[in-house]
Amino acid sequence: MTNPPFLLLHHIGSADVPSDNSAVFELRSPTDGSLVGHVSRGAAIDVDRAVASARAAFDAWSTTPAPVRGEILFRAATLLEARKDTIAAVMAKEMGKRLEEARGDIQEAIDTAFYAGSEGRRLFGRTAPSELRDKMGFTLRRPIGVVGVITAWNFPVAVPSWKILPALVCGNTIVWKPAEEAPASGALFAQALWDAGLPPGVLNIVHGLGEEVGAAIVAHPDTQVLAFTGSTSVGRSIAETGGRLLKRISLEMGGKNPVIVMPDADLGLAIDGVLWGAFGTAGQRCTATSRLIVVGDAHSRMIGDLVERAKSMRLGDPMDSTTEVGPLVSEAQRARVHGFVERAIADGTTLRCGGRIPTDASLGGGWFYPATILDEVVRGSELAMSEVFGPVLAVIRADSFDEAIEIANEVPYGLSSSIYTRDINQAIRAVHRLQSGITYVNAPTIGAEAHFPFGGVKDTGNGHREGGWAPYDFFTELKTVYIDYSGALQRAQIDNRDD
Ligand code: UN1
Repeated sequence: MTNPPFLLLHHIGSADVPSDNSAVFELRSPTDGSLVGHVSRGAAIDVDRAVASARAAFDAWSTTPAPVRGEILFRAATLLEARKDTIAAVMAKEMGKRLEEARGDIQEAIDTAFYAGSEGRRLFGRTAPSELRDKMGFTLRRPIGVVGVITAWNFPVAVPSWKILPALVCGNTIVWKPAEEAPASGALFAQALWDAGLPPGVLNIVHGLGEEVGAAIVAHPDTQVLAFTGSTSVGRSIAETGGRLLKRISLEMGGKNPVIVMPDADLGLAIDGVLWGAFGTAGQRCTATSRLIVVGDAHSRMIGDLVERAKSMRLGDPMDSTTEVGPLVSEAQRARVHGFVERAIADGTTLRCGGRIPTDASLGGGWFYPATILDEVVRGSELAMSEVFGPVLAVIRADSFDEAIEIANEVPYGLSSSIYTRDINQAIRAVHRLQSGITYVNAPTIGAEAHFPFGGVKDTGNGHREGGWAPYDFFTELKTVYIDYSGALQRAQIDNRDD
């Protein structure tokens, strides 16, 4: 499957299968438009088959000891290590991520697999003393059932791993719809799990479009849990439909992540961080730095160097190691990004660099967009408030620390944030006041590590966290157990009171 053009099938039970109606869609490289493969285009009937397969596998998988489930994850991690370069090349080809970053994406899944695998030997419950004699109480964790996983294209392996691996070690079974823009690297991630010994039916894949496959997973009465990464508008509709069916739902959605630079900061360090945060992965991260809030004279002292460095960032083939910014994922995405930039310029914002669709013949018809900096962006304007998901940085000035925090917090999102300062007091104050699930001090807004909780506040999420120890609460039901070894009826709240 790794050599294009391939035909990618669904995986249901133990078999690779076409859609019931044999439909496929074309997958084209964003770098040069070449055909990467054909992908099965699933429909509700394919989801039905996959959910039935996941249900059938649930009994045996949920009763497999958790440490044994964890060992499969360890083996998958080792396979992913061995296959990292191959999967990275497929990822770079299908969705345009630079090879180095694609390897990082897979590394994040490897780290998650080792963490989740070892959780098989923890999955802690608690004990607490009973209020009665000769009686004890404790909790244990139970698997829930079939988990529907729907993921975005920008981290085709890492983000699915945050959901799938903890869900598996907890004893659930899965139906996964990888993003239609990056289905092949996702399938290779799953292949490592199947090759590591994951029993048939425990992880099923149905490829296809959100409106077709995603919607069917959400509405299916037998997917008790839904885990989603994508846009806030889709997440909201998942919550509406899934909420009516009383499903447990975890949503990771948009961001509009700010970096605050104080006048006392190490400005060289801040420039390095902003360039990586804003233009790494061509800005296509939920965590991307999309606002630079510069306080006082830090603006005049850093803007020139920042713009010069951004101008020199090399656009090119993600497979070429000298490339700094790869293509955007699709024509539609580039048109969307360019639309934000054009409207901001029309509104009187100052374009410092980028902002034009490249015409350079060497970029051969790919969906490239240059590192773009718009300065003097007005608070409350479209560019100041909306997620762009591309290599576009909005620079907003502030007169004080307090004003910078107010600007940082005035967007509907709250995933990541950052402050550059040498003043420890100010840094800690910012950590408390910034409305986001993640705050960095003297580091960019991207680069979360697999063993810490990841997620956001406000319209970015619905209160759950992935990563680290957090998802094990989400993917299990707590069972409280009381054991009375007194041999007599003991009535709580009655027999232990003399009043
Ligand atoms: C995402 O963009 O959806 O923190 C995930 C980061 C990466 C994960 C990003 N480790 O930037």
